[in-house]
Amino acid sequence: MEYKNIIFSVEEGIATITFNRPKALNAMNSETMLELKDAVTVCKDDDTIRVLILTGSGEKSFVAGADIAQMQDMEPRESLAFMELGHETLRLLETLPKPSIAAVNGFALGGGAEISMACDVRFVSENAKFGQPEIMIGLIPGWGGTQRLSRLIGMGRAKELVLGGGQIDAARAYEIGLANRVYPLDQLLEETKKFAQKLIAMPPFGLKMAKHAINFGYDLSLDNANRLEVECCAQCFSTRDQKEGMKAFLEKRKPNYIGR
Ligand code: DAK
Repeated sequence: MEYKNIIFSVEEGIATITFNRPKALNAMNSETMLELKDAVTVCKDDDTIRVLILTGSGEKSFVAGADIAQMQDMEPRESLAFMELGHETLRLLETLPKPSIAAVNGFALGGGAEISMACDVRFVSENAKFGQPEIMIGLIPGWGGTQRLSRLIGMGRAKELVLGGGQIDAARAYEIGLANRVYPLDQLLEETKKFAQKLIAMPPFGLKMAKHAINFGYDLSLDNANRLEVECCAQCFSTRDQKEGMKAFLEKRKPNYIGR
């Protein structure tokens, strides 16, 4: 697929999707969401891609939400299709069998916050701003904001943001666990890539199983979730990387993982 609203690049196992609609602060219209879905699918299917980074172009915005100009005159059926496309895409991102990192370089509002929450971790710049301002324009979050936000930061804090429509800065996002790390803007991508490189050095199947256990265990009873963990952990013993990891530990050397 040819991309017009995102820039997709792959370098040394790290794929980067950069939202690139500067005239609308990288707001997501349906075309951009389709491009995101396509690029995430490429990341899923390409074994040479080991980690995905999502960020925004420019110095001001990650994604300033769904595109209000496009949504303004939508009929209910169109809005349903737009919402479903967003949900499908973000679920694909969330369950990607490899790690994803949102490098939030400014506004992450509405749909932008929702995209970042479908990533495994959020590294953010000092100028980042999070919020679910949909209520201010007569809506509620439509791409998982009412659900993923409360799971990440707790129901009371999520309600404050969703009902009040306000924005929080990077320091507050860090304080409540929405941001994993905060960096000066000019160091954000470099620090994000350092973490991505650290992940590339890990055994890929282990990463996949760890994500799987956390994602799919979250809504289960503790007993069932722990059982899922057992199954996922046991599967790691089918890999050569598990043998190599333990052998390397006992031989006091760095492991050389081969991804099998
Ligand atoms: N959509 C379209 N254009 C946007 C935009 C957005 N979300 N955000 C910014 N822009 C455009 C502005 O209109 C402006 O365009 P021009 O006037 O230059 O043509 C340009 O980007 C620069 O924005 P500003 O001039 O406003 O820049 P400022 O620095 O003064 O302010 C801001 C930055 C981010 C605080 C402000 O632009 C702002 O408040 N933007 C809107 C943020 C927002 O409300 N985001 C949430 C959108 S709602 C659903 C599906 C999805 C969703 C819900 C339902 N269904 C289908 C049912 C999700 C909804 C949302 O995400």
